[in-house]
Amino acid sequence: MKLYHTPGAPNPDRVTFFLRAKGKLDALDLEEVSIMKQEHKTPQYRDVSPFAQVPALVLDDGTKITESRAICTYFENVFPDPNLMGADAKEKALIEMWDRRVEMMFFIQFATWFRNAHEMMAPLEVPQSAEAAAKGEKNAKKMAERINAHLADHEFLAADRFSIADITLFITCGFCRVMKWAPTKEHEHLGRWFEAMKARGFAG
Ligand SMILES: N[C@@H](CCC(=O)N[C@@H](CS)C(=O)NCC(=O)O)C(=O)O
Repeated sequence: MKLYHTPGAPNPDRVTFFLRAKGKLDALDLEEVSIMKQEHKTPQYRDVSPFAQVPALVLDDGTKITESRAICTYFENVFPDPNLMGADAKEKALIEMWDRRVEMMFFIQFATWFRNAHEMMAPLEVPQSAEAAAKGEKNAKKMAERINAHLADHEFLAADRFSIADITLFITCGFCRVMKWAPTKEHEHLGRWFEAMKARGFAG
């Protein structure tokens, strides 16, 4: 199995942090792809990932899997311990609920802000839109407040135990640095949760 990834980029980090939390990062052949050098846009890489995005997983039989969540689902089934996506119907639903909320209402909103506002993204987001940036910023900040309120009386984001939802939130909070925004400093409960997640060591 070969995993194409970009250390420091949030979607690839979601997968490598997930694998490290399972103790299985060393089980894979890893290949780095530089987004800033636009290596993900070469014909060779498009053959692996037709939408020219990282991460991408190629199985030993040649099957190509993209989408960070789908790659994590594959690894959850191949490496079931520790369970990170739910052990029964209720846990699976609660973990997926929070994971999707974080991805759609926080991560993607923040990414919309970043991609449309940061000069580093100008070559990749053509054309940038100030209106889209403002909307993404507003939505991301609203969701950070909501998550902070939830964490006031929860140790973990979903199902009262560590899960992929925590990993997705962790990479999102780290990603916020690129806009010089620190929701984990701004929000007390999010900050306490973030320090506890760092101490688990899955981010390397
Ligand atoms: N929904 C995809 C998104 C993948 C994605 O957008 N990856 C970013 C890196 S974090 C990328 O490849 N960006 C390249 C570009 O925008 O040209 C996933 O979850 O894997």
